[in-house]
Amino acid sequence: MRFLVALLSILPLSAVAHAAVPEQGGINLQDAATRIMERLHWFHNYLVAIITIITLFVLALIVWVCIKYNKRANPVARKFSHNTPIEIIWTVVPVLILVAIAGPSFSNLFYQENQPDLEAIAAADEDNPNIYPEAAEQGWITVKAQGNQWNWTYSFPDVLDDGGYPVEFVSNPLQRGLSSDNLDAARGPRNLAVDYPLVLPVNRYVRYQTAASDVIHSFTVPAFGIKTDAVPGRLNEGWFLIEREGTYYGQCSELCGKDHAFMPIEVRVVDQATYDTWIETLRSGDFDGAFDSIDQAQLANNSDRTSADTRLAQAE
Ligand SMILES: [Cu+2]
Repeated sequence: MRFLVALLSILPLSAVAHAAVPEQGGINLQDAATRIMERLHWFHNYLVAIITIITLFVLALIVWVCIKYNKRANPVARKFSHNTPIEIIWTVVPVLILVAIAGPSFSNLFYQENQPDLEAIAAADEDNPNIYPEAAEQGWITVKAQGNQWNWTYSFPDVLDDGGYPVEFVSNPLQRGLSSDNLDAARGPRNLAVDYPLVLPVNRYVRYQTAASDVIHSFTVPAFGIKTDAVPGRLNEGWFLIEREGTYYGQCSELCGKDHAFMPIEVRVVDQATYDTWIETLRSGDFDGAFDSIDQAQLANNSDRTSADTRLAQAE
């Protein structure tokens, strides 16, 4: 079983070369950038192993019955209606399979849904891959993602500008529609790149809150293993810690209306110093300067992003 899980987890990974971008012909989940997503990867592969074993077992039974009990091989069928051992087996075994599925499923849900106690983690000295004591010492970064028709508003409730309001900006898609439309406007993947991306620091505990201003949306970034409904009048929460710098893409995942497909989420994960500079520049009100600094920092890191000339804000 373990071997099968290992085998299945190796096979699809070869198809995923880049992090967090949907791939043409890709068959596996997007590469994991958080511990939550790593756990979901493991669970996915584990389920595929269970499904494969059950499917092969049922196929073998069907083949066996076809060969051994067809009319020629077995002209006189036996007539009986009960077999107690078999009835016990086909009651108990499915229950055991469901327990084997529910166990890791519930533990993943618990890990995902419960914001960790950072004080306890900072004090912990155990060698647990699920916790990050150094990150816990620095506390939470809180970001709110509000879904609108058809874009996202990001705000940092803990970071106030000179007027005393939280730092806030709107993130619009750079391109809408078919591959033949607006080719020049697309700096990143089609229908995924945005003008003002959400910027977050690497290796920090991030708490996200999500709500909506109009209809139900869903804040989803596959590489982070998060998908949380953004509901008007209600604040839903979750958390993650991103372990790798880079650009990550997600989309609204609730069928929210006619431009549902065009409210992408772009997250740039940068080092702490770049993030600090960015948010300080945002606080001062210089939005273009802030996002230019991110572009330059990522260009220096061999990012595939080009200039910021095509930003909607600058075009307007
Ligand atoms: Cu939406």
